[in-house]
Amino acid sequence: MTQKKEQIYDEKFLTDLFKNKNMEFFVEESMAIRELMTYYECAIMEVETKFNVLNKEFSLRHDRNPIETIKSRLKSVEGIIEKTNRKGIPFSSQNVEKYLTDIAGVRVICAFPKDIYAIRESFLAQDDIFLIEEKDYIQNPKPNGYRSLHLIVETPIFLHDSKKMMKVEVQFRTIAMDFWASLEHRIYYKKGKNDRELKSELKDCAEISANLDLKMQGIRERLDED
Ligand code: 0O2
Repeated sequence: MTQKKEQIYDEKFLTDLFKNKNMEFFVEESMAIRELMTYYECAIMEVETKFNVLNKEFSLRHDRNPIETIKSRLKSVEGIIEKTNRKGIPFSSQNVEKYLTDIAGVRVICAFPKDIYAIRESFLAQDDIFLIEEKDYIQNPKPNGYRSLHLIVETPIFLHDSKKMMKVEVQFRTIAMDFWASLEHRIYYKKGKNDRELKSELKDCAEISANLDLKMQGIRERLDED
């Protein structure tokens, strides 16, 4: 992380970033970015509310909550600059809105794998949620063992005089998937290491946690039958 920041504030990087730009550009862009970030924050609130409602309603019908936790995050401006730079996108509020899809992120942690797909279905059935992209790393885990269901959706936010469509990345995980991904993120992901033994051990842990998920789900289903 420190390494990333040094890279962002590198003098040459900043010179290139704002090459041929005047003071007016700085002022206008910083205001536009601040406005955009507020809209993403609103979109996060809208999506979080939808999941809270689904959770409440599901618990009425099934007597248990399928969602354990909802965690949300707004990508930092440093993170946005780093990503536009990495993807070779010229930095501007317009490009950020057009090309980056993960500025608003909502992570939904479910109890069991089947709950993920039940909640996904109800969420996508809502008439103000538009699916842009879906990556199912549960059915097709990443080679390192990463499991999660990713959706990029578009949803409206209602402003004082208009409606604005905003993109939100939703990641669904079980508690076990989140446990693995959170630790792997902290100790390995994007650290630039390529240690075969460590990679294989992390992958083993991912398999163990996937088996645990299925076993726990099986137990719950047997209890439901009883
Ligand atoms: P952070 O720090 O969590 O915000 P891109 O988004 O373009 O870089 P891609 O392939 O389009 O990459 O996105 P993908 O595969 O949908 O993954 C995006 C996010 O999923 C990541 O965000 C992570 O949060 C998570 N993720 C993906 N792969 C892994 C993995 O191997 N390990 C862990 N722990 N998390 C993963 P960021 O912005 O990369 O990181």
